Amino acid sequence: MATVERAEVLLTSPGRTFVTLRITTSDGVVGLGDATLNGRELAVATYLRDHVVPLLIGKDPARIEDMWQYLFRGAYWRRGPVTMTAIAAVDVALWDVKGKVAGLPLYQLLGGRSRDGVMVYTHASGSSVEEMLEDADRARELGYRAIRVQAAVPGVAGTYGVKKNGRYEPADHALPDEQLWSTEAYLDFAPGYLRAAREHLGDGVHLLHDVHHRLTPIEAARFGREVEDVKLFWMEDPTPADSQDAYRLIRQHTTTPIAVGEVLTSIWDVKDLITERLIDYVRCSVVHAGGITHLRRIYDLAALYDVRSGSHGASDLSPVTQAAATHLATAIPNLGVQEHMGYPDLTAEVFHGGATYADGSLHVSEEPGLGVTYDDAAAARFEYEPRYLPVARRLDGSVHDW
Ligand code: GCO
Ligand code: MG
Repeated sequence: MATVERAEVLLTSPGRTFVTLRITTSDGVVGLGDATLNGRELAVATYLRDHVVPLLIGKDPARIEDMWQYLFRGAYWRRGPVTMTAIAAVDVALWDVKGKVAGLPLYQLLGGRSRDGVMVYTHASGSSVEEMLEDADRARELGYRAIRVQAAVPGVAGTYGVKKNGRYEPADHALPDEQLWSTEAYLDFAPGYLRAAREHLGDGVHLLHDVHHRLTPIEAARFGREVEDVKLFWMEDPTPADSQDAYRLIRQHTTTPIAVGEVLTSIWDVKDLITERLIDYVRCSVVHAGGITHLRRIYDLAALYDVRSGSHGASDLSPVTQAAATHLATAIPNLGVQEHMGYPDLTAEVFHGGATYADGSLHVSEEPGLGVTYDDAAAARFEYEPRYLPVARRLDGSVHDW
């Protein structure tokens, strides 16, 4: 029996920070897992190095489910982003190993293809509505069939989701940037630009919008109702993710579809949202929700209740996660859409291979396992640089959800 011989925690910042777990077996097979938790990277790196790596050495890499249960139940302390990201890194690395041992791409181990390519959405944004519409035109020219639209709210400096120099990268300060927020200004302004986007692009494109946890339940209900004529594909994270009962109220007032999950890390966190049919898309990610093993379980539960996947795919989820998510989305019956934000150019110097974009979809690699390799020499050129996500403050100075 092959055993886990080595497990290394690798940090690098090629354009942005990534944490990667690399497992090597006694047969010399290498598996990669992403362990990036944006703005809190070192907590997961330490958790892995100090509390997980020592438990892996000498274990059977083929027993993926057992390892998942061992790390989850065996910690006693449950759930939460740090633990679930660490477990995800191990899980994905072991799936990568299994694929390589079998000589099969990961999606084949997950049941084979349900589809040729995975529909993805990109981001269009602007510091004005005109600029946002031009950005959306560019996305259409690139073949995207689903586009997330966000425009800067007048008078609200640093509005969430607006690109700077052609890229949207929120974790770009050595200490948290402080941004402004005004619910009144947003609610007055956003429905108008969503309507403008629909008029400009016509009916042939899916439009998405991220509220990014900013509204109260009743404000979200009003917003969802007000934009029903825009026929959004989804309104994302309308309220802070802590309280699932908020969605009961929103649901009573609007038919605008709802997507939730990027900050939720386990099946228990999304169970009521799914089984009470309070959402339409579950947006948990491979990296923050316990890996392939656990996200597959969430998607299977979701399938019973007509809830589809909407995998979080921001650039703080490394190409390892993007590849894993694309393999999973290729295999599951209930794909909704996957986010495709792209990476800074430098990232490709460290991570080679992985999923590729063509005609509005991401496509898996046919290489065994995930199909991603990690270039140590390149990674060494990009020393780890701490970067924080912004913090939002209301116009009166008090802290709001970012
Ligand atoms: C999205 C997300 C991201 C997050 C980021 C935080 O929908 O893509 O909201 O932009 O803000 O992943 O690290
Ligand atoms: Mg989001």
